[in-house]
Formats: sequence, C-alpha cells, structure tokens
Amino acid sequence: MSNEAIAQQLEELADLSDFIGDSPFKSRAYRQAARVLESLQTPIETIAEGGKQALEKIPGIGEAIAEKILAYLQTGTIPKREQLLQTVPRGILEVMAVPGIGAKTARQLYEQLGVHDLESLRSALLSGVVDNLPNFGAQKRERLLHLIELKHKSQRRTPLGFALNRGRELLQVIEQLEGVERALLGGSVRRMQEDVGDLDYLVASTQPERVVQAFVRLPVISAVYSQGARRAQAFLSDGVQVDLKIVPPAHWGAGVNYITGSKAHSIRLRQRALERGLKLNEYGVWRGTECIAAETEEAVYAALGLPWIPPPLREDTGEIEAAERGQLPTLVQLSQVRGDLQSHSNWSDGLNTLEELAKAARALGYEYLAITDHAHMFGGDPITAFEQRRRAIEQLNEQLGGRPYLINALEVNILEDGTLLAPERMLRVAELVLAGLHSEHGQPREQMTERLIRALEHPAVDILAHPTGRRYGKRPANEADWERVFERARELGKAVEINGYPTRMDPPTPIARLLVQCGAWISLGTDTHAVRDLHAMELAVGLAQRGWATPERVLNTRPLTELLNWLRERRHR
Ligand code: DGT
Ligand code: CA
Ligand code: CA
Ligand code: ZN
Repeated sequence: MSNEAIAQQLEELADLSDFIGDSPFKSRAYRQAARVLESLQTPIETIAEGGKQALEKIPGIGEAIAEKILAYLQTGTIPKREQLLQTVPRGILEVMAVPGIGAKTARQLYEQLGVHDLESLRSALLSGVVDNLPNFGAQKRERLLHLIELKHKSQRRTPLGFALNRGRELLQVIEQLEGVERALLGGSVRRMQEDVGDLDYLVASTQPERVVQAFVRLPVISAVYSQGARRAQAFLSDGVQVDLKIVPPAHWGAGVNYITGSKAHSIRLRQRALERGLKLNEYGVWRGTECIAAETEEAVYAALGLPWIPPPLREDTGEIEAAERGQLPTLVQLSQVRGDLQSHSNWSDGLNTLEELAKAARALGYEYLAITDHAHMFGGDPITAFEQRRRAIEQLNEQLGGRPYLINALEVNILEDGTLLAPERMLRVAELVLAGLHSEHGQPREQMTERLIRALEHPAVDILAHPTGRRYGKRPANEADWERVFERARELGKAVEINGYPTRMDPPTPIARLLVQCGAWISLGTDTHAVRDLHAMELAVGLAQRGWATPERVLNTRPLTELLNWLRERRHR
C-alpha cells in the first residue's frame, strides 16, 4: 500500500463527492490531502502507527481524513468511497479521470446519455450524440475524442523490439530536460518482457514540478492524461502510454526498484521488508521514520538481506528464493555472444547480399554468422543455386579472412508429418541446418509433439528454430509437450533456438524457462532478413535471460572452432 495508492483513492473520493453534489469543501479537502500524500516520502503506515493524532500533525490532513486513512490501512479501502460506489456506477471513476470532464459534465453525460464508463463515453463521442448536450461544443467533443482514442489504443501491447527503440529515443529526450539529473526506462521494458503495455520512466531531480512541466510540453507528447507534483501520464501520437515518476536524487535506487517491478516481485519485497520490521516504498527501505537504504538498488536489496536481482528475473517465479540461497543464475550477456545463428540473404527472402550481411556482422564484432536461407526458396534448380551460394560463401570467407566466418547453413520447413522440405543432398552439404515450422500450425498437442520430435531426429538437423511458431498479431504459440520435445533435443545433443526477431520472440518466457531447465543446447538467433535486424540479438539475449539461461549451454557463446566441432560431432553420429 503506497502513499500514492491512498492519494488516488482520495482523488476518487473527491470525484465521487462532486458527482453526487456533496459539499465542495469536502472534495477540496480530499484533493489537498491527496497532493500531500503524493509528496510524502515516509510510508504513511509508519506515521499511522502514532495513531490519529500523529496523522493530524501532517499539514493538510484533518481529523476526518485521518480517520479515512486509518480505515484504509486496516481494510484496504476508504469506507465512504465504497458507500458512494453503491449508488454510482464504478465506471464513473474512469470517466471523471478524463482531463476536462468535471462533475457537471459527467453527470450530464450519465443522466442524459447513460455514459457510465470509458467505452460508453467513446461510443457517445463517436456517434456525436454528445452534441445534444448543452455546453458541449464541437471543439470539446474533438478534444475528448482525441484523448479517448489514444487511451483506447494504449490498451494494445507493443512488441519489446519496437517499444525498446521508441523508449530509448524518448529517454534521450527526457535526459536533456532542465532539472533532470538521471533518467531510466523501467517497467516491463527493463525486464525485457516480450511485449509491453506502456513506457515507464524514472527521473531523479530536485525540481520535480519543473520536470513535469517540461515533460508534458514535449512535442512528442500528443496528449496529457494526468499530472501531479512528481508524476505525469501522457500518450505519444500512436497511443503508446508514457508514465513519468520523479524522485529526489538520494532516493534513486529505491525509485528504480519500484519503477522496474514487476508488481508481483515488488509485493514480495514489501512483504519481506515487513517480516524484518521494515517498510519498503518508492523512496526507500524504512525503519520507523528513518530511511536506511535508498540510493542504489543494491543497497535496497541488501537492506532486505538479498543480493541485487537482475531485472529479467523479477517476476516472482522463484528469483527471491534463489537470491536468498545465493543461487541466482549468472545470466548470459549480450557481450558473450560470438555470432548469430539465423540470418537470411537475398539468396532466399532476405534483402541483403552475403557481403552486406558479413560486413554488418563484422561491425558487431562477430566471429561467425550462419546464413540460413530457406531451402525451398532457392530459385531455378535449387541444388545448383545452393551450390552457387556455397561457392559465393567460400569466396567471401577467403576474401574477408574468415572475419566473420560465414556458415553455409539452411533453414528447412518441417512438413505436416515431421519430414523436411529439402532435398537430402542439400541437407548433407550444409554445415548447419535449422528446422522450423512455417505451415500447418495449430495441430493437436500430441501430433505437434511427434512432428517436432521427428524433425529433431532427422540426422541432418542441428537446431529447432522458433519452436512455438508464434507471431505477434498473427498467431498464438503452437501447443506441444515442450518438456518431451526439449528432452529429446538434449538426448540427441541438438539445440533449440531462442528467436529474437521482434514479432517472434519465440519461445515465450515460460517455455524458454522449461528449455533452460531441461538442459538442451540453446541457439540464439535473430532471424535477420535485413542487416538492421542483426540488432535483435539483444532481444534474444533478453528472452534467454528471462528463461534464466547461463552462458554454458548457449551455443553461440562458444568460439568458432568449438562450434564447428559441435557441428561435426553430430554429423558423424
Ligand atoms: P506493462 O506496462 O503492462 O507491460 O507492465 P509493467 O510491469 O511495466 O507495469 P506498469 O506499467 O503497470 O507499472 C510499471 C512499474 O511500476 C511496475 O512494474 C511496478 C510499478 N507499479 C505500478 N503500479 C504499482 C502498484 O500499484 N504497486 C507497486 N508496488 N508497484 C507498482
Ligand atoms: Ca509499463
Ligand atoms: Ca505504467
Ligand atoms: Zn525467411
């Protein structure tokens, strides 16, 4: 229960009082108290330990509000708010939270048009029935419609690969704002979650209001949804939601920990603090009114008796227990990746030549790059074309001195029955073969399991590519008995891919975790179809980290000679 959460309940109580036409003095007092709480660093629970009198000593908090806070701390809600919600539809709260909709407008909308939540507000604005209301001009309708459409769009989730780029651009802009000492992009993006709801920024500043003012005026901000003394919520023009939160520089670490989440992880940390007679909030770890850790995340975790936990693990899926036992995994890092094991050139459906790919891989410092053109996309006589590509690769390897070494590889489709769509001769000549699903998705689980296992068992296959076949906005993950599939890969000494292509990110976190637990080799691939896609290795690594992967079983942390040995070993089996 954060100070901010109570502040929000008080705001809502003020809205509800206004809506039913209660005394404006009351709602003004609630709003004032909310602002005070928003800026209060000490956990309100700590102050409440001194009883009602202690709360009343806070400027802006009188007896009636002190009682409400105490009730909230005991029951998790303010009774008066609950009581009003018996007579007013709950959705009125979100209607009144729309900037520009006060009590009068909300009441008109409700009584005359039945607007009782954001969806019905959206319909009323779209259909134009609002024009019948007094004092509801076209300008007001357009302004609200713009806002509501952005809010509506913001419900969609964005693939990490896109959000990360947008988020970093905006981070640079925020860092330049007057009064900003430090800034960080937190939330699900920092945890490298495969898709993200919105962008969450933390800023360290001694002038929070100045930062909020500058932030809401940024040209990239299309609409501001709400703003407070140390926070703001706004939308970019395509409806991506941006949350900003500001803490004093000395409280940076606690703020970072808070903004990074996940909520489930934060809840566990708060519980842990309580068990130790401490409190954790966005400003620090507190013993009574004394803040004992705040400046760095390490200090916050240390105060709770834990080592620092890498953000991709912060999902309350065992990381706190592992940290407690000193058994956190040493996660694979991007800097350890020596090459990319999935890329497509213009010999199949890629945009770039072998040379362009090779040079881009060299610029990334790679030792090797697997050119995994689709076996069924070689034009003319496929065997001849494949042979031509082999020679082109050999020439380039000579020309570039093997930096990076281009691996003469293939990606082959797994057919409905688990056989491969490629001539045996191509499969024999290729140095490395990926097998992947590209058609007949959505088979029953048992059939899919057999199909994938059969493909893995083909002697030429080295790596099972993008195992679940999911694509954002296109199709969900296929179902299969993943433990069985991965176990078979492990027995055969083969690898399963973690694919970082922005719209794939395959397998999703829980299945990536199973893969790591099973102990099969893991291959990181970007599925590059244009040189810029090579940067998606960062996403593949992030997903591997979310699966708790350590470098030992990640194939492409191996030097080239070891990788080639690995390939030859299985060829000779
Ligand atoms: P998303 O945006 O749905 O992809 O997921 P997150 O994890 O970014 O969630 P979001 O944006 O709602 O919140 C960002 C961070 O702020 C979250 O990871 C933890 C923190 N946070 C937000 N609301 C609460 C809350 O009610 N309690 C606590 N403890 N932390 C919160
Ligand atoms: Ca977020
Ligand atoms: Ca957020
Ligand atoms: Zn392709």
